Amino acid sequence: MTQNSGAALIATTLKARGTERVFALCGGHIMPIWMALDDAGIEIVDVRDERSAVYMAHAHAALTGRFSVALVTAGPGVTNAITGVANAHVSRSPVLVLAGSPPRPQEGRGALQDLDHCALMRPITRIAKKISTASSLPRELDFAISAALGIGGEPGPCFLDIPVDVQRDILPRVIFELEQVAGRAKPRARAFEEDLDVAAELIQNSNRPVVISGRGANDAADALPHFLEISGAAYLDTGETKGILPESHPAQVGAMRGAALSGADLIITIGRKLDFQLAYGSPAIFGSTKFLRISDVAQELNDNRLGDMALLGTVEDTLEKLSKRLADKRIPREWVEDLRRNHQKRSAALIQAMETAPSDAFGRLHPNRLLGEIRKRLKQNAIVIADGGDILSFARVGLSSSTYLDPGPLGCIGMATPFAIGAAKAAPERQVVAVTGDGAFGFTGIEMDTAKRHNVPMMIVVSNNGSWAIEVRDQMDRFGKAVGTHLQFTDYAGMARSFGLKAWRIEGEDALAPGLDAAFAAYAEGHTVLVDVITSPEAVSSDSKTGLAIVPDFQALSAWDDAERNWLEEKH
Ligand SMILES: Cc1ncc(C[n+]2csc(CCOP(=O)(O)OP(=O)(O)O)c2C)c(N)n1
Repeated sequence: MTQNSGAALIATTLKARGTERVFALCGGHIMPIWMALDDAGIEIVDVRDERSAVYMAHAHAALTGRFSVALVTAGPGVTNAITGVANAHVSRSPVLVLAGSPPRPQEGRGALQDLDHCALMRPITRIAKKISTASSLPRELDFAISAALGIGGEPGPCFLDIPVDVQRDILPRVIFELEQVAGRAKPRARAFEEDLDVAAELIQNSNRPVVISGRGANDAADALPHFLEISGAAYLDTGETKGILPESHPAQVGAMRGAALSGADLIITIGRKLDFQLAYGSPAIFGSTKFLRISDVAQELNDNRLGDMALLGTVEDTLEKLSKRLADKRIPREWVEDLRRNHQKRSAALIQAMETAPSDAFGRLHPNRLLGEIRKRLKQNAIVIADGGDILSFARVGLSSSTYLDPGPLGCIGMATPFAIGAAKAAPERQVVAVTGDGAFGFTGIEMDTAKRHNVPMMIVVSNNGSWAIEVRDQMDRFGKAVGTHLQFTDYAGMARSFGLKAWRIEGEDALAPGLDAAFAAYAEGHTVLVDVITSPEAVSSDSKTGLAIVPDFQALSAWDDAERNWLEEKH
């Protein structure tokens, strides 16, 4: 029935571009595409909320390194998807979102689910376009895929709106004879030789260089360790790249983040924006520290603070060339070695503290105690997903893994379960463990149903402290009362069982190790598993201490905010 239709052309094109699965929620406005995808042998992972479809595609893209597709119906399907698209936009994730809309003859006449989708999507996508001619679909899809992957610009989500009658249009067979291209290869760009010379000189003249990696470093995981060794730089990861450099690398000094940032005389950003997590590169915080900025996209070179040198080019090639230039130069390393020693001391102390973190007066576990036990059971190539308030803050520091995903710079809590599904679909051979607050879990926990129906083994750990704890603390500290921030210590294990998952509720120290052992064993046997652990809402996380939750005026963290205020006062 769908042969030779616009919808079939979409399916044929996606298949030719390497798409194996699409995350989707059904509706009449996309039914031709839906059926055509199935006809073409593309798996449809049918979800329970459109936001989740986009989250899953986002995680799937992160694990495959390719673009991934979400399909949503018109009107509320598109509006539900918006949070996921906004998250992909801020994280620069190559997600292609396809939507349907009313037939062209009914457009603008009050049709069912008729909204200006593109107007809603435009500010949060690289391309938001309505397709009115079925024969143009391969070209439009290729253009959107290229833009999503960041060819010629910043990567990020793209949105195509395809009216349902366009999906039904019948086309000449010849249009289906597509060039077979598995995804689009990213064209390479090279930094200028003389700029590389200047950059190498900056590094050579520095006594305390620090490398900070971000999105754009993910493609350069092989070149990065060598560059760190040759440049003698200390290394700080960020959420965008956590795990790309093994903890054993001598440049890893994450536990000494503050000392590394304040002591640096040269900061080298690799594919990283100077956003709130890096104090916007403000002179109030970094003074006259020099900056060398490296990326394959301009947006990671020129935001907030221009570099003393900026190198626009393929990151791997740039790092290799810099390494060559520095190979026989004398590079001081004492500072980094000092940081590393202190980092190791602090990390060991943290692991020790996690093992013994005391429960509260009600016997509720300290989140670190829980994380300490999870840590012991993680495989080396585990994919860890963290979500929530306090628990995210504890997990970011307390869990290490070769792949780590979290709500990212949008701070978009509620992504854990769909991210776990997207990641597990992309990498079924790897262990996937999502640690989430009970509040965060509530947004998309229903996707346990999707995991069960699609037989996706993975593990969700709910840190159940009966509250939006990080917000409670803010309310109590600044306003002296908690309003609208308490939850119920709900039985999430019972909820999980009702969806067919294997689930355990763990209360108290004695139950922790046996409960986790049983849960990890069930997961290893191929089950989808949830562990609901009663934790203390009284444990204060570092995000709570540093002021992230209270949103200061000038900077994200209280100490930086104070520095910025003083600096502004001195200037005026
Ligand atoms: C979608 C969304 N809504 C609200 C917030 C604000 N917020 C940030 S952390 C947090 C509390 C999270 O609570 P929970 O997941 O239970 O973790 P806990 O702090 O209790 O460990 C809230 C409401 C947000 N970041 N994103």
